[in-house]
Amino acid sequence: MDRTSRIALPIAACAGLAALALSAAVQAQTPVWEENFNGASIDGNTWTYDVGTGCQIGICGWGNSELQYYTSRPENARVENGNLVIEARRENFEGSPFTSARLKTEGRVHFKYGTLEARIRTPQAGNGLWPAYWMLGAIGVWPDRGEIDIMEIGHVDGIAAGMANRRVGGAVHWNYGGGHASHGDFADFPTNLHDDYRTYRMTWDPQFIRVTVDGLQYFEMAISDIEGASLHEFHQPHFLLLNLAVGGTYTGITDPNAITAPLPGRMLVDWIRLYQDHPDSELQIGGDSAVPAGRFGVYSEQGGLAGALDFGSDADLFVWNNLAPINAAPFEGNEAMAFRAGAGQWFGLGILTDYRNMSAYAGGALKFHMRTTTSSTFKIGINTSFGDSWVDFAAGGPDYGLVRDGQWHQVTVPFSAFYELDLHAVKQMFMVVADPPAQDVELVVDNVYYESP
Ligand SMILES: [Ca+2]
Ligand SMILES: [Ca+2]
Repeated sequence: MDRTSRIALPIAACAGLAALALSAAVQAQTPVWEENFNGASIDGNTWTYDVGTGCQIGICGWGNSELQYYTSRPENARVENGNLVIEARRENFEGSPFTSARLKTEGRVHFKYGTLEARIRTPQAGNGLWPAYWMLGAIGVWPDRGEIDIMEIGHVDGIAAGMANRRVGGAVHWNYGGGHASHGDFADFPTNLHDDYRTYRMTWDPQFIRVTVDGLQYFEMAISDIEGASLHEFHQPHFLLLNLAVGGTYTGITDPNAITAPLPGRMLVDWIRLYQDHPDSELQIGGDSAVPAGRFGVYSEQGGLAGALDFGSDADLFVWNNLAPINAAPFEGNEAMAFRAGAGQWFGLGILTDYRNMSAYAGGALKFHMRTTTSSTFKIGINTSFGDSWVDFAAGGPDYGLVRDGQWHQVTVPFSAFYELDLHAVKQMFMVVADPPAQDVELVVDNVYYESP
């Protein structure tokens, strides 16, 4: 799903056309991992989002000319009646004609080998919706990381064959001699896939990856014949993805007006269960450990912190533009960020660290002390895996406690005031940026910390 080219290499060991599978042995085991979507909301310890159009990471349309903007809003992704609901909508949003969502377990749930079952009700796909349930390798860069497309519906060939709502495909992508290789198969289900929930079962062991829907096998790939480094991709941990794309090369539709599938379209996921019995199986849950709740010092010398950045070791303060240091007394301790920005040029700074899991701070706030007299507009930001998110400080707007009188004031910005913040993966913990001010600006900032609820 990551790129447009789909090179079908002849794989001698492939079974070829899909065939009815022999009934699989009944699984009497206990799942080693399961997600039942029984909570009130999507569990951030298991799921995170890909947000936007992909342009922010250099693959506009997510590499497939997809038409939607992915958000983490409940309009597009939520838990309802024990199901994960991913909803594609026709609405103009940030320059895109549709919205939808793409969830993944990256950094949270990774596994190698096992039987993965999921009960999913896909939306009516034809024409133009592209529900997908798939995996990406947790190690390396695509295609060398590997990709396993467990279920995809809505392919252009299925549309051409009048099978848009019955054809389901599986595929794998890997690195072959420095290029991208793939192998895909499909089957036509006896009835419309969207008429009911279907159970998708992937069995993945050191020899084969196979996928069935309600017992009908539609994909098989032999992965045991590793020549050189090829196919190593399928012997490494992967993470899960679920998304509902609108248009794109898979569907052959890139004109918003040609999307005729009923909208909003919803993909419902009742549960996902992983069973493992192979001795070489792996399961990694939790990813990076979360920073404990309390107060986390971003740029603070106060006592009693749950943790703090260590400048010079695991954090750096970067002046991006037009900020000259000035002498100013700190609010606390020995140091403060004190700068003058000259008129007529944009200014900015950021505090960069390794990704921190600040999920325990959800519902809390960014706090800092600031001293300034400027009437200019500036922005305070945080960068997470979703990208930059900014809160405006404009004269006459919300001040979050800031008074521009040259005295110290504590500023409290609830994390909820930031748009699209992934507190599970924070990269720039504090940023300041502004358009060119009309006059010189002096800013002194100190005692920056995150506070949990
Ligand atoms: Ca459920
Ligand atoms: Ca200080």
